[in-house]
Amino acid sequence: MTRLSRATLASLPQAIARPGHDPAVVSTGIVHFGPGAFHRAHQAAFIDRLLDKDPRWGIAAVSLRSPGTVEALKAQDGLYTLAVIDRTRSLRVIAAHSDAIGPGEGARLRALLADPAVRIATSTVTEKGYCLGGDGSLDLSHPDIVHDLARPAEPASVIGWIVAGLSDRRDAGTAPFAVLCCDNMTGNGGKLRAACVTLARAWDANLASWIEDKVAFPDSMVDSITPASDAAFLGHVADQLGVTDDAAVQREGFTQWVLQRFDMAEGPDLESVGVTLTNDVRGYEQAKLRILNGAHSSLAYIGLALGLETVFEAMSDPALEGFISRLVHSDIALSLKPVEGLDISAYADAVLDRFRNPEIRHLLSQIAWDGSQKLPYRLLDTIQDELDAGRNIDRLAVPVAAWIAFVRHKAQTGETLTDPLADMLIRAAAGSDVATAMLGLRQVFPETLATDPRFRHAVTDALLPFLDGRPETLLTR
Ligand code: CS2
Repeated sequence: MTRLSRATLASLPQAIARPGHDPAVVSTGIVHFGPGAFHRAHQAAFIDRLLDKDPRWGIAAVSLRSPGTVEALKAQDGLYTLAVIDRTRSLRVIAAHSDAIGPGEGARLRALLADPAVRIATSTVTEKGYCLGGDGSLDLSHPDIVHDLARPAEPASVIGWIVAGLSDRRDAGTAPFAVLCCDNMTGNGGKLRAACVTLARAWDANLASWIEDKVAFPDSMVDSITPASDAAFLGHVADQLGVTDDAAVQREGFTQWVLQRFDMAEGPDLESVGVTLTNDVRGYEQAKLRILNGAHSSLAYIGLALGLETVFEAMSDPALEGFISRLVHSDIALSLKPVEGLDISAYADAVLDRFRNPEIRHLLSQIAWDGSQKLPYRLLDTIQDELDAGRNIDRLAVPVAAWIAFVRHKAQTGETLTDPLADMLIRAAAGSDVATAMLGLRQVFPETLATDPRFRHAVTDALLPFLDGRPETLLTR
């Protein structure tokens, strides 16, 4: 079968929505690191609409490690299909990518980052892609950072590339690009700024000050449930299109991008395509991370222990659904400060309702990846706040125990654990006193929390039923 491309675009069936602009006239204004499914389903869909009005903001998709997506985009002239799978379904061809850069194309990337037409760098490299330690600051012992410190001219990490790009612009007298982190971390822009400044300082103190003074790193909240594209989905898209599309993505109908306002003369009019610009993104960010992602990770680890496979199945289990609902409304919601314009309880209900979307097959095993990176933002911050407020954390301890039991299970069965700290986690979970060993991992559990007897006791207590194979007894909490 032929591939989706500019040449085959005109022959697609009428029901497939096409780009509202001519992809041939788009120029690159954004360099994006990490063109995974989430980026293609979320940010690129907003930019695709923007390009209908303003062709300066085409995206150059950069993948530093895996060539797959970049090759697919190159073979398809940057085009791919976005399937919105909800109570109503739609297929739309996205033409937001004006360039694609894969591993081994460093010289081209360097040139692009120096180009004055590029005004924004964005990233979705997942939590682990930022090389941060357990305290959220740059981990100078991370192998990629060790590499970048020794060889600044050929960076390995996203942080290294951003700093190298900014350094070239400063040297050339070009205004810096703004850096937009689009990953699920509390204070994501601030964390990325601090990481870049730390690396820059090791290279050149003046560069570090220039970055601190001149570069915008707005915080953001990004949200849209995007299950991975599996073979069945790609086959379905090919059937609908009549051509193959190796870069097709699927997501739910809901999509949201809240961005801290930042100054940029003649910048993109993101508000006109549905991006919310606000002076206080923190509240939204925290509500989303704690409610949606916190509930997601809880469903994943508890659901897997119950033998369930998808978010929909987990939400269809009355005991688990009831537990998650209480966790969200009676624990997580209490930890949040009021957010102007956001009704937390209604927001929580809307999130839980999205999880009940029967059309989406969102695998719990996908959400369970990288727990060591996700747990701190999604659950541990909440638990610390609840302890500080003197409230009970018996329910909140259950998903933490479920994660420990999940790692323990992997250690015992030898199944692959997908996590950047996998080796360390497996070693800790294999021993006899698993709770102590796991809570001793400072990369995951901060000292204050891990040494709080209330937390240790609650997690140890919730772990027993998981290890004894009767996790359902915890769901009455
Ligand atoms: C999920 C997120 O895989 C995961 O860990 O919790 O990808 C989630 O679907 C998105 O953040 C929704 O916006």
